[in-house]
Order: sequence, then structure tokens, then C-alpha cells
Amino acid sequence: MERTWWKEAVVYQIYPRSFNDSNGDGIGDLNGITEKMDYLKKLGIDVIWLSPVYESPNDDNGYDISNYRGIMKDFGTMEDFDRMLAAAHERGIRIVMDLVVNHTSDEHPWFVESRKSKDNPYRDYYIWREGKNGKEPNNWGSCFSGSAWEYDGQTDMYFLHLFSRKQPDLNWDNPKVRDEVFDMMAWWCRKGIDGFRMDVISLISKVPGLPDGEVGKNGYGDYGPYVCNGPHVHEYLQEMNRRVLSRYDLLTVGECSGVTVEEAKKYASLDGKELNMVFQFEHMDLDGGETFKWNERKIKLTELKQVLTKWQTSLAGKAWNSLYWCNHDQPRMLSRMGNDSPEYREVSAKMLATCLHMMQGTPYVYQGEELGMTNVPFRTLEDFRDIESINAYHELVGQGVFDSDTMMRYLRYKSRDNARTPMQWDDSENAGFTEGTPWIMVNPNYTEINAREELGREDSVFYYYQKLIRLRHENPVIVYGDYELLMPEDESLYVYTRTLDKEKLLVICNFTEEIREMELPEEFKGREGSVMISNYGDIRPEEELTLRAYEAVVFKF
Ligand code: TEU
Ligand code: CA
Repeated sequence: MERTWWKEAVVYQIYPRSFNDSNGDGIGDLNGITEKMDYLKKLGIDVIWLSPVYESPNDDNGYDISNYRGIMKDFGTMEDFDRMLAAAHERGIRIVMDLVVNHTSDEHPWFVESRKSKDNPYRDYYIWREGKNGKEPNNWGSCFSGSAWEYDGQTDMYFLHLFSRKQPDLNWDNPKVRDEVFDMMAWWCRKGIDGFRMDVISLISKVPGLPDGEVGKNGYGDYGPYVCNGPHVHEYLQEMNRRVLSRYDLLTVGECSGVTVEEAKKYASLDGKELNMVFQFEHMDLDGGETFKWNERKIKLTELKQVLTKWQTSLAGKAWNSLYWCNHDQPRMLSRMGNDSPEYREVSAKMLATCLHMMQGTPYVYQGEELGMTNVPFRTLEDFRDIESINAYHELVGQGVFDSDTMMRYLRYKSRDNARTPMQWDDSENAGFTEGTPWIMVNPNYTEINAREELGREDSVFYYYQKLIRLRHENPVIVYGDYELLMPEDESLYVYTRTLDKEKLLVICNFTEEIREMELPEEFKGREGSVMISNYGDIRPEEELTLRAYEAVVFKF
């Protein structure tokens, strides 16, 4: 396989609002990121993916953009951005921008124009339809509750918004929209940024006719089949690639809700016609169900192994994987598949990290994951900030699908706000995130879990991540080796191998607190092996292994 820097890189995601506040207004900002560049250098990451920093009315925390070439006032100025970019580049760290072009904000000048009249030159930048018998054009529900259509009295028509009503969908079938987006991307590339994470890029091409979807528990139709991997998506991405991406040296990752392995082979094919890699959702959706993500269900290890193995083996030699447990849309994985009790928090955080970072693909670390940050004990609805959580509460409790207490439990377990509380820097007030009042509550466990404490202790989760990242940089087998799953039926152990030429890694992760005996697989018996990394530190490759609670070990043969 061709060696390229983005296959060998580890990416760190920053959610700027919650990373570090430099001026005491309670909101993280660009200067705050610049201040922490040495921290990131110390961790050893190669790339920062910056969640959106553009001008935005913040209906969805920056994923609703009103000016793609300006910086959100809360976050600073374009000069601050340039300084941050320079500070990163000085340290050999690249910056990947979030590109949110399935939709804009309704306050973007294109939409302000578009809604004025049916013959406005910007009308066809968006998706406008006549109502049907005085109702919405179809039955689609928005991802953030309610209908996916908003009525606009000025022209007596509806516009489509898959997300909030302040996030109207762009019409990618209009070549002018593509021209505008590609020009804007090239503008950022000329500025020197190093890539794009493309928000819901799998949704940009809608099936003509916009047919009704299957009705779910909330009474709305599912748009998934008519917008995910739509008819022209690959054509548009190939055009983007020809006109922009191929002209620069970039890391590109498409966030692809609804992507299958077959589709991923097109988006992320190694022939480089579209993107470098995609974020797939299958492992994240394993605990979903009839009431969408809202439940307290636990993911079964055998199912997790089956899904991740499918992605590892199906893309091998054909396309490139991304690897993630956490991002700004997911509750903390440690509280989901690990164990966030004081006894097992660190060891299970390290186990999860080992399991993911030893796979093939480009790993993503989400801010605070490297500290073992956990879900948050939100008290009441007033503690939540996320539009998805607040709207879902009102819709599902309002319709009587759940009672209030049940929904609050689900929010506490699954809300995106679990990932969005301030980064825990130290044990001073507000976790050292701000000298003002933070825009969202700080997790009260910051007095125990924080960067300062971990930087001062050799066996911390931070230094474990640092080691995993260094090992990847030093060992091509971790980047390029073939993956093979062993013991697929085992409900507590995740065991797999990685092979490159004569080198072989055996990765063993205990996902439970039970002690487990395991026989060394036949092919390794009698061979000289050593420990590459382990979260207990004292294990050896013997014929009979005893794996302790959440133990993880990588043997090298
Ligand atoms: O998320 C897209 C996406 O698939 C989400 O709908 C996801 O399923 C949901 O957040 C799970 O609860 C992207 C961004 O990452 C997200 O932050 C934005 O809110 C969304 O697009 C709209 O831009
Ligand atoms: Ca600030």
C-alpha cells in the first residue's frame, strides 16, 4: 500500500467553545487554543480537526454558518486564526477545518436573498417546495425534532432543513452552489489550512421527488433512504476533488451518516478520486432503536466486534478507515463501553484506547478523551445546551413517548452535551477553563480528573495515549498491517492480530471487570514475544494468560 502522511497521522478534535477560554467570557476561543499548542505537541498528535469557527448565530454551535470566510466573534478574529495556524505549523501540527456545506445558517446572505422572492437569483440555492393540501411537501422529520420543512409566508412555500429550521439545506444540484462552495474551499486552502472534515457530506444529494419516508415513533417520516448516499453524491465529490482537493496536499474525511462499506469504498477509495476516508456510524448506532438514540441500552461486544471487523476487512487494500470512539456528537465512550467508576476509570479508558489505536485506519482523539473524561451528572433540563437534546425532550415527553424522568435519564446517558462540557485543565475553579462563567456546566469531577494532575503522573491516561501515538509513528505494522479477528463469539474479550511481513501483533482487550483465563492462540505458542504496551504493565506472553478487569495488552511477535 502506498505510504502517505494522513494514513500515519493521529488527529485530535477540538470543540473550540469548550477547549480553553483566554478572555474570561466563558467561551473557549482561538487564542485559548494557541495557548495550549504545546500541550498538544506533548501529546504527540499530528493534526487538529477544528469544529466550526466561522461566523454563526449558534443555533447549533457553529454548525449553522452565516459567513464561511469570517471568524465567529466569540472565538476571536481572522488575525487570531492566522496566529493559531502559524503556531500549529511551527510545531509540525496541521489544521483541518470543518466544512459544513449540506446547509448554511438561515442568516447567511444567500438564504436572506433566497427567501425574498421566487425569482430571486439565489432562490435555487436552497430547496423550496409548494405545500401539499395546505401541509408540508412531504412527511420528513428533522434530525432535531419536528418537521424537516419550514413554511415561509413571504412566498407561500416551504424550505427543506434536515437539521434545525435555522439550517436550510443547500441545493447541490445547482451548479452555482457548487461553484460557490469550491471557491470558498480554495480560498481556505490558499490560506494554508491542511484539510477538511466534511459535515454530513453523504446527505448533499437528494432523491428527486423527495418521497415520503417510513413513519417512526415521533410521527415523522425517515428521510434516510432518500438523502444518504444520494444519486449524485459521488459525482459532486469527484468534481470537488478535480477542482479543489487534488490541487493541495490535504487530509479529507467525510462525515457520512448512513454510509455502508460498499459506499465507503467509493467515498474513500485508495485511487484518490474522492476523499481520504469517512466517518461511519455503524458502531455508534449499535445501541440505537425504535426511539432513535434515546435509551440506556448497552452495546454487545460481539456486535461491536462484528461491525468493526467488517469495516477493517472490507476496506483493506481498497479504501481507508477512520477510527473513533468519541466526538462532539457522542456521549463519552468511557461511560458507554468502559467503566467510569473511580476504581476502573483509568484502566478501562486505557483499554478502550488500546483496542481502537491498534486497528488499521487514522485514529481520532476527541478533547478530554486523553484524560479519561466521563459523562456528566446533568441535574435538570436547564443544564443542557444542545438543541438536539432540548428539542427531543419537548417532542418525546410532549407526545407521551417517555415520561420526564425517563427522558432525563436518557439525556444524561446519550446527550451530545456529555462531550461538550469544558476541557478539564486543572483543579482550580471551573477546571481552569475560564475565569468567567462557563457557557455550559463543568463536570464536577474536574477536581480529580484534569490535565495538570495527569501530566504530573507517569501512569496517567494522558501518557498512555502519548505512548499509543508514539508507537503508531514508530511501527508500520500498526498503520499498514492486516487485521484479523480471533474469538469472534467471546462476549468479554476483543482479540485481534495485525500482520505486516514477518511482524505480528496480538491485541487482547478485556471489556469487563471479570477476571478471564485465556489460552495463547496456537500460532503464538513457543514463539519469542514481547509486550509492546499494556495497561497493567506486568503481563507476559505465556501459554495461559490471566486477564484482569479491563486489562489490555499488545504482544509483539
Ligand atoms: O452531525 C451529523 C449527524 O449525523 C448528526 O445528526 C448525528 O447523528 C447526531 O448529532 C447524533 O445525535 C453533524 C455535526 O457533527 C453535528 O454536530 C451537527 O449538529 C449536524 O451535523 C448538523 O450540522
Ligand atoms: Ca473567550
